[in-house]
Amino acid sequence: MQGQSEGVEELKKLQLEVYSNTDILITIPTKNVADTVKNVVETVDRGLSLYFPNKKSLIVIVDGFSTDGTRENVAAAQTKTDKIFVEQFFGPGKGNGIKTSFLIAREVGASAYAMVDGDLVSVQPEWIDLLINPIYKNFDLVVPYYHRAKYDGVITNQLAYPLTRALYGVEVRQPIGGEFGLSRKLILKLLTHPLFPGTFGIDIFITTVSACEGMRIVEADLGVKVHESTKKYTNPEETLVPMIRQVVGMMFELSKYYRDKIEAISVAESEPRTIERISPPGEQIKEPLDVIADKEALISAFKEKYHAKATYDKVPISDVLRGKLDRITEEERAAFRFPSDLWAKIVYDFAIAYNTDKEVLDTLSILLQGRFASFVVEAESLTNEEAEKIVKDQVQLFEQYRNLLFSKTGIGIAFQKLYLQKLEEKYGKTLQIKRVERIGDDNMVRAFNALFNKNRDVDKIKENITTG
Ligand SMILES: Nc1nc2c(ncn2[C@@H]2O[C@H](COP(=O)(O)OP(=O)(O)OP(=O)(O)O)[C@@H](O)[C@H]2O)c(=O)[nH]1
Ligand SMILES: [Mg+2]
Repeated sequence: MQGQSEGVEELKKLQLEVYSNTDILITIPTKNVADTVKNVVETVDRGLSLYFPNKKSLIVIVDGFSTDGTRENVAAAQTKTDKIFVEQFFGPGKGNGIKTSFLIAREVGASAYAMVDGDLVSVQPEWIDLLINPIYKNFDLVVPYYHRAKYDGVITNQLAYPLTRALYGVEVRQPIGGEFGLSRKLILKLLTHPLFPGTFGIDIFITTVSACEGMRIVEADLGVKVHESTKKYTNPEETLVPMIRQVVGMMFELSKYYRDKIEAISVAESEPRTIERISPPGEQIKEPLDVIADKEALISAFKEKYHAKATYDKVPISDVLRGKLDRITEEERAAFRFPSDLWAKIVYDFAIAYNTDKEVLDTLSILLQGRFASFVVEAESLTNEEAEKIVKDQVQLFEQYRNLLFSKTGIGIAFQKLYLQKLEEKYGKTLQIKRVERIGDDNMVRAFNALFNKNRDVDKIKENITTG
């Protein structure tokens, strides 16, 4: 079975026998974090000593092939708790690092597990208490809640949060927050899951699988998150875009895998499953540092990329939505708006299109940047709290349109595209996408059935296509 035999040889080499019967395992995923990692390791150690002095603990630094002295700085960290530095198994990617640490946790028998990023600057000893304590109270997943600046969390606010709530009916404000606490039960479940990602898709994978597999989830208020990776935001093509692809690709894969669960949840009729949020007893910093967003630059970059990328033919979004997008990108800058309403519909179209062509993620990542540019315009004169209302309203639209994921008759736009291809093969390249899109769902089903089932009424199909 998947996960049972994976990594066996690599685990053997680590000689983990001395760590057997570990209670708590804390993982720090690292990739070129020499500047921050020593403090993270030492803070985790302080947390373990302060809050769990009687438990047997282990700190595991899983490294994604750092080249900058991360290893040396881990070695220089002074800890009471045992620590090991492990070069991750299975190749690069945060997900592969986390999988390596799950295998170690399983091997040493850990009953409570937490992960905290190696690039953190604001990590506090209390975080270890907040992430681990609920696991001993029978929760399976602790998700972080951070007080964030309005322009922070591009993928979270525009996609991960609204889609998680609309599809799975759970109110997890930051489903891809990076820090998590996990029970052994959840780790075992994840390790045998066929979709375990090697990439940055790991965070949304953990949250979604927990929501769908009946795991008990709690949010922990960790205050503010300051981490080094935000410094890389200046070059979105190198950092943000690959991450969007990985996270969104994972979300779409999961939405296919858990389709039955999604269909079984009626979000419109019920309130979302709220999640309890725990806070530390003492003082905590709740005012995040501002994240600067350059409105003009974002709008220009979006418009330029939208027009430069000639791949829209591959993305079978409807003419109506395409027309709206064209108009948006032609508007004067001052009037620029990419409304939530349009964005929510587009996301569902892309989720369907993804099933036939994964390359649509490239285009969606451009559109996400457009939606973010618009959010910056909308939230420009608002406080962080006021901007939150835009995010919450957008969630409602994602809920409202969730049925687009399975159009009435079960035939989505991607399916129409496939259908069109088949027809074109049959009749030569004479058909226009526009024409097929004008056929209503019922005609589509009839025509499709006629073509592909035994009973082939081809003239009827032709008629439908050219007159529809
Ligand atoms: N083990 C391992 N860790 C990684 C890898 N890639 C990134 N990391 C670490 O995973 C953590 C999260 O990665 P970041 O690059 O900070 O990304 P992020 O903070 O989730 O995302 P942003 O908010 O967009 O910056 C950091 O501690 C990285 O050092 C990898 O391939 N392997
Ligand atoms: Mg980071």
